[in-house]
Amino acid sequence: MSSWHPSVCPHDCPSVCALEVEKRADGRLGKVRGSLRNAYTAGVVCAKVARYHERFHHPERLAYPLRRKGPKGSGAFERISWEDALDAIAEGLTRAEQRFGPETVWPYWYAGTMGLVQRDGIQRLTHVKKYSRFKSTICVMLSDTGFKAGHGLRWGVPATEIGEHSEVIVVWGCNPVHTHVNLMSHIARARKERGAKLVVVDPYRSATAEQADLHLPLRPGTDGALACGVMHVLFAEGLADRDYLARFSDVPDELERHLRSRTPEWAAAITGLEPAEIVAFARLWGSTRRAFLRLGYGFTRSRNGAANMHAASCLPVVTGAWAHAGGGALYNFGDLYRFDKTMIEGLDAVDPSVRLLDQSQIGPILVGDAEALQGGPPVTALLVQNTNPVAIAPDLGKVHRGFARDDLFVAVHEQFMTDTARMADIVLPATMFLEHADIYSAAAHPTIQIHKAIFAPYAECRPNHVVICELAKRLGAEHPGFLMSEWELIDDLCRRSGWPDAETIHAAGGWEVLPDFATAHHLAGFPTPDGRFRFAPDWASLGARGHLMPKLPDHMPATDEITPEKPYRLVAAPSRQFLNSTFTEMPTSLKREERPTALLHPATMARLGLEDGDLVRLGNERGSVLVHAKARPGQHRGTIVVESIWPNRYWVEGVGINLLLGADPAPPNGGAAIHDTAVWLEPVEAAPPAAVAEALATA
Ligand SMILES: Nc1nc2c(c(=O)[nH]1)N[C@H]1C(S)=C(S)[C@@H](COP(=O)(O)OP(=O)(O)OC[C@H]3O[C@@H](n4cnc5c(=O)[nH]c(N)nc54)[C@H](O)[C@@H]3O)O[C@H]1N2
Ligand SMILES: Nc1nc2c(c(=O)[nH]1)N[C@H]1C(S)=C(S)[C@@H](COP(=O)(O)OP(=O)(O)OC[C@H]3O[C@@H](n4cnc5c(=O)[nH]c(N)nc54)[C@H](O)[C@@H]3O)O[C@H]1N2
Ligand code: SF4
Ligand SMILES: [Mo]
Repeated sequence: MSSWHPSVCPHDCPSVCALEVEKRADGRLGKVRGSLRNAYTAGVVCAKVARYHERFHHPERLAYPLRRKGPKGSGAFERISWEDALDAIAEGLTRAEQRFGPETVWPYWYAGTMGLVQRDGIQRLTHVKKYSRFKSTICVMLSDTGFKAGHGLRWGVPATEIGEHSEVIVVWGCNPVHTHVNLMSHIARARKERGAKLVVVDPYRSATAEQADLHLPLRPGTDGALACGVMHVLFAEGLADRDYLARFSDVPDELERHLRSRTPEWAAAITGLEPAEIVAFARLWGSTRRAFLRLGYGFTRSRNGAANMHAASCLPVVTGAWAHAGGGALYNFGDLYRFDKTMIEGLDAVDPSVRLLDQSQIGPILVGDAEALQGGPPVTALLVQNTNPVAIAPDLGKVHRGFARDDLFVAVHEQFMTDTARMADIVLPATMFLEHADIYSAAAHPTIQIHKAIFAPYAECRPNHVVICELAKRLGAEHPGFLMSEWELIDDLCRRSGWPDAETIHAAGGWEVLPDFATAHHLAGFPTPDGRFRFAPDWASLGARGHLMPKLPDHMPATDEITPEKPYRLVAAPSRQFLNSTFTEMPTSLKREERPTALLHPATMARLGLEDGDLVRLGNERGSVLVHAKARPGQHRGTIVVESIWPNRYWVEGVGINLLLGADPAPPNGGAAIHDTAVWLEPVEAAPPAAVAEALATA
C-alpha cells in the first residue's frame, strides 16, 4: 500500500506550494500533487514538480563524496569517504586562511532550497569564522529596493482575492505561466466568474502574455516611462483618487505637476508602444477600484530596475485601489514573517568590518578585479551550497576563467554533477527536500510551512545542516547552532520569532502570518514612518548610490542602450521546464525545451533572411554565442529573447547566454541586470558541432 504525506516544495519559486507526496509500497516516490490545505496553492502544482520522481530517482544523482583526480573541469573524480572529504575541505579552507587571512574564504550559497535551515545555515559558519560575507544580489535586490522605496515594507494583497473580487488584473514584468503557475488559477477564476480583464506588461509574447486581453510589449527597461504615461492619463482624465492621495501619500500635488510632461506620446517614444495602447491601459486600470497589480521580478532585472519597480508600484496608490477588495498590489510577503534568524545564521557573531562580497560579481571577484574585491585579499577558497554559478551568474566568461584557476580551492555540495560541481576539488552529495526537515516562508502567499523528512537519504547523501556542523567541528568554529538538530533550529526560529512552536505549525499544515484585511490593504496607512506611500522615496537610505535615482517616478536612462554596433536588446527570461538550472537534468524537461533558442520578431527574421532553426551569433564586448533562431510575433523588432538557463554543454561553443550579461551592480544598492544587455546579431552558415547535437540526442 502506498501512503500520502504532506510536504512543501523547496525550490526557488514564489509559490512555495503545499504538496501531497505519495510514498509507494516499494519505498519509491510516486505522485506529487498540489495540496488543498493552502488556499493559494489550491491543489495546483507545476508540471516539472509533478514529475519529481524523475529527479528524485535520477540515475545521475550524486551518491558519494568525490575527489578530483584529473585537471580542473575534466570531470575525472574518485570516490572517497565522508571523513576524508570533510577533512580535505577543512584543510583546503584552513590552508587558504593561513596564507591570506579568513576573508580569502568565501562561502557561496543561494536558494536551491528555500528552507531556512538548509539554505541559510552556511552563514553561521561564515560569521563565526569571519570569512568574507555574502551580499545576496542576484534575484531580489532590485525588486526589494524598488518596492520598499514607496511602501516601506514588503507585503500586499493575497492572490486569492483575485479570484474572489478582482475585475482587472495586471501582471507586470513576470511570467507566472512559467514561473509560478498557481497565480494563473486565481486569474482564471476572476475571468470566468466576472469577466475580469488581464493585462500583461512584458517585452515578449510570453506564455502568460498569450492569455492576455491586452499585452503591452514594451522595450526592455522602459517600465518607468510606461508607468508615468499611465499615471499622466489617470490624473488628466479624473481617474485619480485625490482624497485617498491626500490621506495616504507624501507629495501627490508635486507628482501630478511632474507628470504633466510625461504624456502618452512621451512614454510611447521611450517604450516603443503606441500612445493609444498606453491610454487604453490607463483607462482600463482606472475603470475599477478592484484592480490588482502583480509586480514581478523580471522587469526589475535592469540597471534602472529599482526605479521601474517604484514607478509601477505607484499605480494602485494613484487610484486608491488599495482600499478595495480585489484591489491593490502583490509583490512579496517577505516582511510579515519577522523571523529572528540569530541561531540559524549566527547573527550574534556578525563582524560588520568583514567585507561583504557581491554574489552577482563572482566573475570579476574570481578573476581578481580589485574593486569587486574591495582592495582585500583574493578569494582562494569557495564552499558552495544550493547554487550553480558556473551556469547562472552574469559575466559568465569571467566566472569560467575564475573557476579554472589552479590556486582556487573549491568544495561543492550538490545533488547533481552541475557545471559548478564539475569545477570542484571536492564534491559532496546532498539530500533532497523529501529527505530532510525544514521551515519555509513564501513570497506569493503569507504562510509559514514546516516539513518533516518522508524518505531516508539516498545512498550517502547528507543535508546541508549536517555538512556545515561537521565542518565547524573541524574548523574549530563554535556556536550553539552547530550543536542543534535541524528540528531544534526550526523550533528555535518559530519561538524566537513569536510564532507557535514547530510541532503546532506542522500539525496545522502551515501558519498564516497576515493578520487581516485591513493590514493587507494598508487601510490604516502604509508601513512607512508616517503611514504615507512615498512618491518621492528616500533613496539615499536604500543604498550608497541613492543620488543616481530619480526624485519622482520617471524613466531612468541607465540601461545598456542600443548603439549602431549593438542594435538589439537581449532578455534572458526563465524557461518553463527548468527552474534556473535546476531540472535541466530531467530528460522530459530537456525534451520539451528542445534546445537554446533566440526568439526574434518575424520582421527581423525576414530582414536578415532567416528561417526558423537557422543559426545566429549574438555578441557584445564580453563575447558571443551561437544559437538557433525562431520567429515570435508580438515583441519589439529590436528585442531578442532567449529563454534560459541551459547548462553550458548544450551551447555550441560550451558557454551559455550569461556570457553576454554584465555583472556591474545596479543602483542604488546592487543587483544583477539579467535582462539588460545590448547585443549584435549575425546570421551564421555552419551547422552545430557534433558534440552538442550528441548531448541533446542522448539527454
Ligand atoms: N519555470 C521556472 N520557474 C521559475 C524560474 C525559472 O527559471 N523557471 N525561476 C525562479 C526564480 S529564481 C525567480 S526569481 C522567479 C522569477 O519570476 P518572474 O518574475 O516571472 O521571472 P523573471 O526573470 O523575473 O522574468 C519574467 C518576465 O519578465 C520579463 N521582462 C524582462 N525584462 C523586462 C522589462 O524590462 N520589463 C518588463 N515589463 N518585463 C520584463 C521577461 O520577458 C519575462 O517574461 O521565478 C522562479 N520560478
Ligand atoms: N540567464 C538568466 N540567468 C539567471 C536568471 C535568469 O532569469 N536568466 N535568474 C537569476 C536568478 S533570479 C536566480 S535566483 C539565480 C538562481 O540560480 P541558482 O541559485 O544557481 O539556482 P539553481 O540553478 O536552481 O541552482 C540551485 C542548485 O542547488 C541545488 N540544490 C537544491 N537543493 C539543495 C540542497 O538541499 N542542498 C544542496 N547542497 N544543494 C541543493 C540544485 O541541485 C541546483 O543545482 O539565477 C540567476 N541567473
Ligand atoms: S510552482 Fe513553484 S513552488 Fe509550486 S511546485 Fe512548481 S516550482 Fe514548486
Ligand atoms: Mo531568483
